[in-house]
Amino acid sequence: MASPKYTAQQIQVLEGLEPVRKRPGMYIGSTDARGLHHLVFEVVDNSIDEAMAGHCAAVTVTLEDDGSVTVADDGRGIPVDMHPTAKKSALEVVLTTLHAGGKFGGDDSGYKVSGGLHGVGASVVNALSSRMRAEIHRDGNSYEQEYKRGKPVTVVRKTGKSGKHGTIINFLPDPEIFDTVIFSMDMLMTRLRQQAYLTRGITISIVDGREKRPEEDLQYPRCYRFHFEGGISAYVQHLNESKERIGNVIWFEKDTSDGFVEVSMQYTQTFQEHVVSFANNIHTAEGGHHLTGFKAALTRTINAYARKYGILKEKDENLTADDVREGLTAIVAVRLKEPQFEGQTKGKLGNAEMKTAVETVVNDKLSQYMEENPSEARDIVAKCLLAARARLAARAARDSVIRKGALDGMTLPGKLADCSNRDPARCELYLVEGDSAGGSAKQGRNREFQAILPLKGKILNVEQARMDKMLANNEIKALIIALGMGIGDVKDCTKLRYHRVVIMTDADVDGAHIRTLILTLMYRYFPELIEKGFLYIAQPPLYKLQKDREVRYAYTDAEKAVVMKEWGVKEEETQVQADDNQMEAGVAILPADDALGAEKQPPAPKKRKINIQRYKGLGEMNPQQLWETTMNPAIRIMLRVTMDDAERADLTFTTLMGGEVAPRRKFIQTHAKTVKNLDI
Ligand code: 0RA
Repeated sequence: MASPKYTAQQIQVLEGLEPVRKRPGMYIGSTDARGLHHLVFEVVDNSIDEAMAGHCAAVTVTLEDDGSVTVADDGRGIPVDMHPTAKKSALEVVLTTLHAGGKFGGDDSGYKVSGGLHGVGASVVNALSSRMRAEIHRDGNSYEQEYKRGKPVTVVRKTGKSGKHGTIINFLPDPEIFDTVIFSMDMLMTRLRQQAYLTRGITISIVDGREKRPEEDLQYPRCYRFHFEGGISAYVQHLNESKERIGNVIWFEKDTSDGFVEVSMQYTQTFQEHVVSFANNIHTAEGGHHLTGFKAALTRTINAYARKYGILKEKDENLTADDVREGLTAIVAVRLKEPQFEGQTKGKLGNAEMKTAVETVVNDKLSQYMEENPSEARDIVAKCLLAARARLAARAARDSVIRKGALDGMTLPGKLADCSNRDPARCELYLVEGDSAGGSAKQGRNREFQAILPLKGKILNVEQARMDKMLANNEIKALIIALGMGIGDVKDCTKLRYHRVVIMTDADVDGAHIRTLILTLMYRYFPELIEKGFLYIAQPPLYKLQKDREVRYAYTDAEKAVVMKEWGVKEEETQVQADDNQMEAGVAILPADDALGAEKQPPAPKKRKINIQRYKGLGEMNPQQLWETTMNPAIRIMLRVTMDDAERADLTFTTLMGGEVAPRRKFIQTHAKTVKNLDI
């Protein structure tokens, strides 16, 4: 590809970085873990820009042992020559000036992608890092410059000769800015894998070089490499891995005058749709015109095909947009010159011309595909017809349930111990595993604002059930009625009766299963609950520690270790065995009169009274303990469930709950070793 020569002049100069440190949230969304990881994505996005312009093949992200991150690419390298107006090197301009970048210049070959959420660049990362170092390989030389909190502390120095080309950025996130500066492999991988899918052919590697890794990262190998020759087709294949598929992955792309359109799609025998859209590699979570165009074309094309071949008779109604998306997995990716991101979270593509662009391409290419692959086409139409029939059946079933007044919350389920307060913002609903723990929770709770709904055994697996079957299940019906907002197209979120819904299950395998089932149900049917941050997972303590009369609870092994240390017990002396949840910590205390006769037996070490109990189930706690450790808002710990990893959750849910057995076995085999608190 012919590359236009970049020079320093093409890099625009805008403003300094002070505002970034003053209001970081404006530039990276937040200063929590999400914002922290956003720093990495900002830098990686720049490298991906280079790749899309055809100049970069590989990006490596390394989590260094000192807490910093290195992003290295083999692109052209940020220019280092003198910027004519700014009177400093282009590198310094790029890294110390808001919105500076080279891609607005004369290079028409690539669309500007970098910026992620807020369209900012590496300079923002610099501003929010206590230190940063840029190393450039370019024009036969290597260069470097260092910065502190966004300000250069050295000039751009030539460090030697180099036969390579590329950019290496190392930065240490500023603890003054971020609530946490600990990276999670999990969060990095999800997003970087996605970027690799969207940039066909690029290689993105992640290396975890930290000596001490966070506990939840221990399950991951230290090195990952994402490279997908298949691009978004491989993405759809990955998403459908554990689902029963209908036909092949359909893929097409077209460069139009309004922008570049690429689609990959495949139907499955599931009931959920999974259509994900992107504009310039940025996930458009709220959709937009490109998605609207896709949906319109899909409905039109499938109906037209079904009519043309007499699968839909004259008297039949058209398939609805919902019918043709049931069980569909699709990626809709567009690239355009001036993307407009709108909506609350800037996740909606506002360029109206993209509706027609996508619609035209999909109408053309999809109908062509169906004509050329008639047997696949018929299977797809059959699936859509099934969805239409199920929709009518489900509606009839639901209508009858509603007619009986069973869902409107007027008649609350008998098992629900409701709270007295009626202000949803204050009220909490605990979903408790089993009747016995439910009993303790009912006695231990604050009945003013805490409601308890005990759920018996395994609730229905909603992944495999349709709405009509679900509504026939008493446990699920009780839960839906307790929530008060209905379900499906009669759902009214303003009627939600509790703004905290807390899943409280045992810390064993059964508990994890029930938790997954409830999460599946929520994810599928009440995603707004998760989006609004109303869904939580209770964290009962893992251990009760007792020394004489003093009782302490530990929620993690680390906490237990701290208490043990405080009490002067060595860690090795308290190793918990999986089949032994009670133990005594032995601290040998030799009797004062040591000088006893040699013929005597050595004295048995006197044990100090330290008792460690590992809780296996909520049932082992009495109501008072349950309140003190898990339900009292003043001291309890709860995990908020986020949509962040919805995609991963979806994969886990379908793997664990879906119809296909082989992937489930594989999942359990590969994760069995990492299941915590395995109750054998
Ligand atoms: C400005 C201009 C050019 C490249 C880049 C910036 C650039 C930035 C980053 C950030 C990370 N990796 C990067 N790679 C390149 C064009 C340079 C030219 O024309 O030679």
